[in-house]
Amino acid sequence: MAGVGVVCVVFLVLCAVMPSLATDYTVGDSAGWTMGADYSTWTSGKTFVLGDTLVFNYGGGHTVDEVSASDYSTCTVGNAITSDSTGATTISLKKAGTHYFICGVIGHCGSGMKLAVTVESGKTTAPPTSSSGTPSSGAATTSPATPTATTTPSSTVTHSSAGNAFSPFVAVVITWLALFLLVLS
Ligand SMILES: [Cu+2]
Repeated sequence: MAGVGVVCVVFLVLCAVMPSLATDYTVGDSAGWTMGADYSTWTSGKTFVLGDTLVFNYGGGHTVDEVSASDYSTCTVGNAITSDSTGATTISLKKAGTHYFICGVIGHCGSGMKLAVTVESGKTTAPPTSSSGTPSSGAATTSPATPTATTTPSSTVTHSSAGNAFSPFVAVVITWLALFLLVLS
């Protein structure tokens, strides 16, 4: 009955993968991205992790600008890192740390259109990309071969490169392949 063991392993892997799936957050929920809202209330109690997505819904006359911490706190417009005014702005949270968003229309940030989202690195603490790579190049080449850590980095790669809808699809395919092989054997 080795097949039962295989099924158990497959489901354990699925259980490990599923919680890391990305979540789409609609900023302000039904109110959307608007003046008079309190986005610190909206973010409280929420945990944002790498790969999550912010969706800003708003009418004309607003923008979504990602800004520095100081521009956020002082509501300074004009130095946006990124800016979008399409009315449906999707921001993919790809870096850990705090991201700051304001409306670039003068006065709107002061009227509440400011959002700070702190992104936790979650379970994928292993690849903080550039910081660890440079000093010891010899250690850097051997570290990807570390046997125990293989599953976690691979799911991270799937996340960032292939997008949100890909990993659940792969998980389902793997499950059905495993079941199919069991039936054949
Ligand atoms: Cu605005």
